[in-house]
Amino acid sequence: MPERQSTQAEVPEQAGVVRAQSAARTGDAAGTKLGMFVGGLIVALVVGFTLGKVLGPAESPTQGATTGAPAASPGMGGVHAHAPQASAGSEVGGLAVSSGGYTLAPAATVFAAPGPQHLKFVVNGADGKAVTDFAVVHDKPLHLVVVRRDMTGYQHLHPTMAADGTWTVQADLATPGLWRAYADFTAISAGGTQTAIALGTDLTVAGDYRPQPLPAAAREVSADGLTAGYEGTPVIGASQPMLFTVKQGGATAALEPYLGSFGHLVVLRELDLAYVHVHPEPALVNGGVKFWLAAPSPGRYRMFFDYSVGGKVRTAQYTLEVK
Ligand SMILES: [Cu+2]
Repeated sequence: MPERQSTQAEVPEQAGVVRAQSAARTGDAAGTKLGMFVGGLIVALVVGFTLGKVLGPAESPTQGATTGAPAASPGMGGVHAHAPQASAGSEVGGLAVSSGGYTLAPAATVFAAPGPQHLKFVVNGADGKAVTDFAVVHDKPLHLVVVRRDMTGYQHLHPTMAADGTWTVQADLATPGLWRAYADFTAISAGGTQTAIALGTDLTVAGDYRPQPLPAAAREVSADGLTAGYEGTPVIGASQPMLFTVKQGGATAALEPYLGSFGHLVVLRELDLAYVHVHPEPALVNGGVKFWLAAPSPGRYRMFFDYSVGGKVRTAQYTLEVK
């Protein structure tokens, strides 16, 4: 696993709104399909399923199962809102330990002391048996995001699965307090139905919890001579482009492919830590990576942008205020 480094956003907010370059978007047919997909998600939300859109085989048997074309996979892990036409999409996930017929079952959630922990869990299907068939999305069958409830200590991990469906990964629960773990995956049922979902559980680390306040909103984060910034302003209930660019010495740094795309963005809502997992467009846009993001509500969010420059993966973190 590449070396990782997190940075805190402390730079005051700057102006700058990027316009939707809808003409440059790929695939109108895909956009229509995505619209149906997002519509389905909203219906699912109304009836109480936070996420858990079930992709029937008739929609596309390959959705979410491709390794080489990440942004063409609306079924991939979590929430997606790539197209402005799919404007009503503002779903969240990660709030429930069980949803869409799948249940996250951690082996342990209480830890006696801070430090590295061996996390172990299974994902059970509706039949109560551990799921062993997962679609590879962004090069991995399952993505595990771990963060303390005050949004510090962010980690984006990739557990490995044993034949019986048991996932294990080393996580650094470095400080006492309540942590949140999100399993972001696309499960494949025996009939071939794919379900993209993010399930979440709390983890407790005993000790003296010293919660950190959320840093002020910012559009740029600098570390190691690199400045990662974004343009775009999220709108409630409507997908907006968010273009992330990394600068080095005033020039645009070359973003390298990392897990099947040029960057990954995880967005968590303050207060309930709802998980808004967006994914990028496959091609670079003016040297940056463009995500589509629909804000589910007003409030503050923390955005975690994973990117690779010079062979090293870093995470830029930003506080975002949505009005
Ligand atoms: Cu991942």
